[in-house]
Amino acid sequence: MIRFEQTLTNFLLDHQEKYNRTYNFLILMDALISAAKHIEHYYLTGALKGNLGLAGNVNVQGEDVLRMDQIAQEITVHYLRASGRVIHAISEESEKIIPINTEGGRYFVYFDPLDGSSNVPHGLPVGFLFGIAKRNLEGSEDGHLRAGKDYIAAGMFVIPTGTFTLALKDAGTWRFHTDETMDFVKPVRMILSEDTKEWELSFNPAHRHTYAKNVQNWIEQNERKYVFRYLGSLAGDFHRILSNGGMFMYPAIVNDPNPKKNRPHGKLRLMYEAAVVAFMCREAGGIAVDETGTPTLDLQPKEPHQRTALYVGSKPLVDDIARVLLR
Ligand code: AFP
Repeated sequence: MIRFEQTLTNFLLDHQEKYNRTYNFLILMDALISAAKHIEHYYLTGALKGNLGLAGNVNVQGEDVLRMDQIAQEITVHYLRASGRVIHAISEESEKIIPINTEGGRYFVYFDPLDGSSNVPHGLPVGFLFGIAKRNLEGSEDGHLRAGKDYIAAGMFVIPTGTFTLALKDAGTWRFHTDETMDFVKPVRMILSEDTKEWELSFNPAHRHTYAKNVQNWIEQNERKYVFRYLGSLAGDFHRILSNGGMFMYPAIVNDPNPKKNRPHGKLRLMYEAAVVAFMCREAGGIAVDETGTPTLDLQPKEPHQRTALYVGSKPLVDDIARVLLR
C-alpha cells in the first residue's frame, strides 16, 4: 500500500472551506511556494553556477548585496505579480514599497526572500520569511504598514532543507516537509514544548557584552540551564525553537566599545523578520517582545524597514527576561 500524506494545497483548501473563505489566499500561497521552490533550485546549484558570491552593490540597509539576494528578489516579485492578488509588497531587497496590483489586489506581502546572508557563501541554511495582511475590505485603507497582530498568516521556508512552516491566524502553526514529487505535505501542528529539559537558547555570543547590563546578567544567571545553539539565520534558529522550545533573542546593542556600532533598536527588521516569527510563535503557544517588553505583534511600524530587538519563544522564558527588561 502506498502511503499518501495530505498536501499543503489540500490542507489550505480545508482551512479556507472550514472558515468560509475565498480561494484567493490559495492563489497567493501557490505563488509563494513556487517562488520558494525556484529560489531553492538556484541555491542548490549556486556553488556550481557561481551564484553564491557578491552582486557588487549595497542595499537599503547598507549591506553588500549577494547575487542570490537579487535572484531571490526577482523570482519572488515575478510570482507575486503573476498571482494578481497582491496590492503591494515590502521586501528587504527594495528600499521602496513595491506596487504590484494596486487596484485589484487583495493582500499585502512583507518578505525577506533570502535571510541569513552569512550562510550563503557556504550553502548553509537561509530563510525565506513572509507575513501577509489583507486589504481593509470595509472602509478606507490605512497606510498599509500593518502591525504583526493584523497579519492573517506568516511563514518561513528554510532553504535548502525542504521544510516549510506556516501559521494561520487563530488556526495554529504547521510544519510541512517535501515529498518525492517536491510537494509540501504532512502538516504537523507545532506547539512549543513545555519540557524545559529540551529548551534551547539562541543568540549571537559575540555580541553578549554589548547587551544592556540587565540582559547580560540574565544570561549569566540562566545560560547553564539550557542547550545553546546559533546558526545566524533567523529561520533556521527559530525552526529549532519551535521544535524544542526555549528562546531566540537578538537584543539591542547598547554597550559596544565603538559607540558607532551600537544598535539601540536592535538589528532585525520588524515587518518581515521579527513580526513573522512572533506570529508563528503566538500560534504555537509562545510569545515575543522587544527591548521594552512590549509584545512584538503590537508594534506598529512607522516605516517599512524599521528594526527591533527581539526575544521570542516559550512564554515562561520570554516572560522571565521581560521582567528584567522592564526594570
Ligand atoms: P544577514 O542576512 O545580514 O546575515 O542577517 C540575518 C539576520 O537578519 C537574521 O537572519 C539572523 O538571526 C541575524 O541577522 C544574525 O545576525 P548576526 O550575524 O549579527 O548574528
